Amino acid sequence: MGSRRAWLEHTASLGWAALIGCNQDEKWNAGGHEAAEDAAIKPDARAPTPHEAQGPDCSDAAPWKRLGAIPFADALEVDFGKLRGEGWDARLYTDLTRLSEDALLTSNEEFYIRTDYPDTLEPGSLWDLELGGRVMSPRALSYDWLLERTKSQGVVLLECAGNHRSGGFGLMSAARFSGVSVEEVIAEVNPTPDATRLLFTGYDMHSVPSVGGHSTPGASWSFTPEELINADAFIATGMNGAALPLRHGFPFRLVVPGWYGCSAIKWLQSIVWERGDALATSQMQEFAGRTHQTGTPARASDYRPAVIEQAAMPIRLELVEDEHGKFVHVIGVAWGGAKALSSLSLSVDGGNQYEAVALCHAPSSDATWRLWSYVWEPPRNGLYALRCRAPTGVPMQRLDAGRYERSVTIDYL
Ligand SMILES: Nc1nc2c(c(=O)[nH]1)N[C@H]1C(S)=C(S)[C@@H](COP(=O)(O)O)O[C@H]1N2
Ligand SMILES: [Mo]
Repeated sequence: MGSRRAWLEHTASLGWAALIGCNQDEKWNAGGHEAAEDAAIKPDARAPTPHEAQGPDCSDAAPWKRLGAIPFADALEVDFGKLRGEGWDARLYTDLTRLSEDALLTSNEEFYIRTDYPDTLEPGSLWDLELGGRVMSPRALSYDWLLERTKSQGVVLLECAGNHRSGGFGLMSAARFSGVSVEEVIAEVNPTPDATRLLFTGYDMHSVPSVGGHSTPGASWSFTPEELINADAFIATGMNGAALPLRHGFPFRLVVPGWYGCSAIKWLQSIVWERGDALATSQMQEFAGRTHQTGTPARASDYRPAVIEQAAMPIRLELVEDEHGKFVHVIGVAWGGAKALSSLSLSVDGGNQYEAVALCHAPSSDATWRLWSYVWEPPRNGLYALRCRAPTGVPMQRLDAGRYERSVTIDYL
């Protein structure tokens, strides 16, 4: 353990361990009392450089030799970054195994796709965003109106509520968006007193039907204004410094940070004020189960916010070696949740016993993912089931259900 310990002491002297609490991992602390010592280390008064702010095992400078990747036993062959299927069934999966502290943004080319640019639209079509319904006088906002008011909206992660194992969980990506806050946009009209909900509708006509009726036509979601304002929802016009790509909703889309992708209406056409007893849309019904509703409520007001609860999973396993032998470096990602994560634990036995992992550098916003790292010394060869858990009390239905559990066969011992 000598060199692993030495590395901890080195980074601790830079103030890193105390900054992000990496010393929770007992493998970095041969004796219990040393953990207490590490905890007492005060961060430097000066701000850490980005490099220093990374964990010992989050950076590339860790004191061990990489021998190679250990594949997940549950991973199917996924053609990451390639668009497959048509219309509503079009999918492009992001390769999460390539995430690193230096690469936490997904490029526009690799950002996941769920539903292609509608083939019934002339590519690049522009239209006005209609603001109407129960309002005193409706308005239409031009693309230029939105561009003039566009501001940076920070890094936001989107995850499809149907994100699945056979796609390497690659229906999830994070990009830097720009756009106009929903609060500013809806202030352009005055709702009538009986209007309490906002219905966002996007263009959704494809000439090719979804295979097996997998996706139903109609892309709209109904929210309360409070839900949108609390989530800092915005109308995106730009993504990673470029205009919103066609497939991601050009000319504009809704983005609701912290909510599942199904609410992030692409090719947005209208925002309509409606009454509190408005019915749920076909899109809300289609995604009721995947957004953890109770049954399929008929009224929009009976839907709980389609938020992403705390989630986490391993994304990459590396076989590494130092002078004491071989071991496994587990790199994972954590996302979702209403609050910044205080700690995270990993089980390698399907959820019986957990140990704390080291959370890497805190993300630029709560709306995106964060890496974590764990040094694992499997006692023997065999099949292991890796799953994560947040502290008790944090809502994490999908973690509780083992949705993001990954399995791996260890055979190097
Ligand atoms: N108009 C329209 N908007 C839509 C959809 C759609 O089919 N049509 N799919 C939704 C779903 S289910 C997801 S997960 C996100 C995917 O956004 P992306 O393809 O830009 O990643 O868009 C949402 N917005
Ligand atoms: Mo989705």
